Amino acid sequence: MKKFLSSAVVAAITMWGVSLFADAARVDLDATNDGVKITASKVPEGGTADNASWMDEAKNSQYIHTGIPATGEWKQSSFSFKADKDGKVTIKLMGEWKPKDPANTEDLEPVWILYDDVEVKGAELKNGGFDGGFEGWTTYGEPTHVADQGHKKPGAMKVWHNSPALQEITVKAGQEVTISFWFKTAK
Ligand SMILES: [Ca+2]
Repeated sequence: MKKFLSSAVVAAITMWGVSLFADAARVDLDATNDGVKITASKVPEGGTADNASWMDEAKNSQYIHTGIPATGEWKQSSFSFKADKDGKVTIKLMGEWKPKDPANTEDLEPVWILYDDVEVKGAELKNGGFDGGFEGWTTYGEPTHVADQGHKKPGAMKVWHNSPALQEITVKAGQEVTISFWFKTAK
C-alpha cells in the first residue's frame, strides 16, 4: 500500500486512544446529511467513541467515530448514542490503518475487519446478519461479502476504512439508539 496519509493524520489516529499499532474495528455514524447532532451515551468497552475533531465545528457534532481493539476471534461490542432531532444517521462498518513496520508510521496498510450480526435497538436495521448477501447495505471501495464465514450463520461483511458497508437508519429526537455487532480481523 502506498503512502496515503500525512503524518498529521497518523498523529491524530494515535491520539484517538486505540493504539495505531493494534488491529482495530471502527464503526462510524454520519448524521451530516440531515444536520442531526449526535452524542455518544455509551462508549464501546475497551474502546472509544468521539465526535469528529477533524471536521468543522458544525459537522463535528454530527459525526461519531469509534475504535475497538480486534483479534482473530469473534467478539461482540456495542455503543449507544442520542440524536437532538428526528433524522437519518448512516452507520459505516469499517476498519482502520496500521503501519506495516512500527518504525515507519507513514507506510500504512489496511486492517480488514469481518462484521456479522449487527443489531440496532431504538431504530430499524435491515439484514444485520448478511445472510445470503448484503442487501440493505451500500458500499464503496472494495468490500467483500464473505459467504462461507460468519458469527452464528454464514455470511459476513469484510470491510476497512476505504471500503466500508453503509446503512442509513432513521432516529428519533432524544431516543437512545444502541448498535451492537460481532467482529474479528479478516485475513
Ligand atoms: Ca451471518
